Amino acid sequence: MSEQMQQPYRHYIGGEWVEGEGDETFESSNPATGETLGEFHRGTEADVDAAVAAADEAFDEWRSMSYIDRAEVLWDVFHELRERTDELGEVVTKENGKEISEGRADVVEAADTVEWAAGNARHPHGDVIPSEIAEKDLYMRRKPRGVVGCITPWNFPVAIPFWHMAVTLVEGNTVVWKPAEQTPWCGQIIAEMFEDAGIPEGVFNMVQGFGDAGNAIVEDERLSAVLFTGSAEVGHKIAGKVGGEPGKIAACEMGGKNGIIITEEADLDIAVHAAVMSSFKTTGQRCVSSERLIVHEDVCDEFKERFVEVAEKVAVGDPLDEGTFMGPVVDESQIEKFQKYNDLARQEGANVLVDRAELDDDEIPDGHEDGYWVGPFVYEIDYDPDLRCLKEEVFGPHVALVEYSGDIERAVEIHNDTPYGLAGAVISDDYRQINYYRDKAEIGLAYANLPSIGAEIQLPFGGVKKSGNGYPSGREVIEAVTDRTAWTMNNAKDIEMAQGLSADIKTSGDD
Ligand code: UN1
Repeated sequence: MSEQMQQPYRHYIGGEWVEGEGDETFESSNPATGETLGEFHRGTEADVDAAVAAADEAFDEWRSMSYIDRAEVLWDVFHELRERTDELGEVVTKENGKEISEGRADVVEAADTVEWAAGNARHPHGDVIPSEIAEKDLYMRRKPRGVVGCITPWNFPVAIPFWHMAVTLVEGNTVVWKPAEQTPWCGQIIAEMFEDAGIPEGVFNMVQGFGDAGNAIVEDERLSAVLFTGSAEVGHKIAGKVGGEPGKIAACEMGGKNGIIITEEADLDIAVHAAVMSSFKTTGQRCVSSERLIVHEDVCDEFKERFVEVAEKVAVGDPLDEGTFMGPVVDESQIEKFQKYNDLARQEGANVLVDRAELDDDEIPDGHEDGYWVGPFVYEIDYDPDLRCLKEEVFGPHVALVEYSGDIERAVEIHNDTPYGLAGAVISDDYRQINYYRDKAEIGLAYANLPSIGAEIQLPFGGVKKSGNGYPSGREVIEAVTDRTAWTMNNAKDIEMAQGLSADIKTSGDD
């Protein structure tokens, strides 16, 4: 281990591992055991300033390289991610608490993203458009915007950073990245991968730390765009600040209060499976997790019985154990929020169907007593537009079952009655119901006969309403990190031929 890799781990700025200007450090810990995983320097405004300066300086040379050469660096990272999937997947699980197959899937998703972004370097990157005038060529060319700030969450600590950074770098921008303070170890490994891949100094910079460092990124005048995935509270501030500045772009994705509609035409095997995956995978801590199941009265009793049966038994436990379905939540604040919303649902009239919110001692694996354990909390409640428990995001295994009667129009009305609009699903064998949902559900990611989770990089990933503006991820990230030049060129040899140049120029004194 080189000196640079000794703890406390450092920031990566301008191609160097640096301690930074502050004297504070912070620790990362395993949410399943409470064990400390590593100590990290805590970034300050001065560190962000140095990182942005390095990124700014590196921009001109990086943007002048070919797409293919820039993508070469990313291909090296791709191979590392593929070769080290098991090892890195275990780090994800230890730091974030998601069960091990999901830890590995986080890394697989990152590799898929890098493969897609680097592969794009050999694809057309603009448009050739016919002109009204035969001698004119019209092109749309993309060019990088400059220094891009990336602020990423803990729930996909490997995949989401690559959603932000892979396309951004291939397009010729430079990056200042702050990983989530809960998952700095994943950040450290990703930075090492970029260094090993030989990324030119200053092109990729990482500052570890908390919201104050994130804020310094957002406030920095030299940034041309900020990509953010995380809470609505922070995202709206960023969108307001950066998005309000001329010439700057904030692309933010900020969670949801996602729902699944199960119609009278639903295959209930699919419905139960989709609902369990959507509500309990990642212990409900995906921005695309579903917290509302909107079920037609004709099938509600049967669905409820079957869903409750699984929720009672779903395996909560050591996330490194292959038999676990749900690991712990990431930290104490997640438990507090979960309990707060469970209490709120009770106050608002919930009939609780499954209450494993606080696990019994014998359900907690040996040696894991200090972990942040919760289990499913499932309730039924009569729909009322004033209920907060049906509108506010919990980010945990908190699930409301709402019965509806009538047609798909009524179900979609209930589904759309939240300030958010990220993801959702409809379970039905009737294509008219499915198409109605596709067209009228106010969401960015819509699924039919599937869970509300599981998006792939080839599609845009983002929402509407309070869930976000712009796309910090998925295919569409390219729109946030590139400017467009509308290029017009005259090919006519002489001025008579060149329409657009040929208007008579009248001068005073002319007849
Ligand atoms: C998130 O929920 O924060 O669609 C990201 C999915 C994953 C990514 C989720 N590909 O479930």
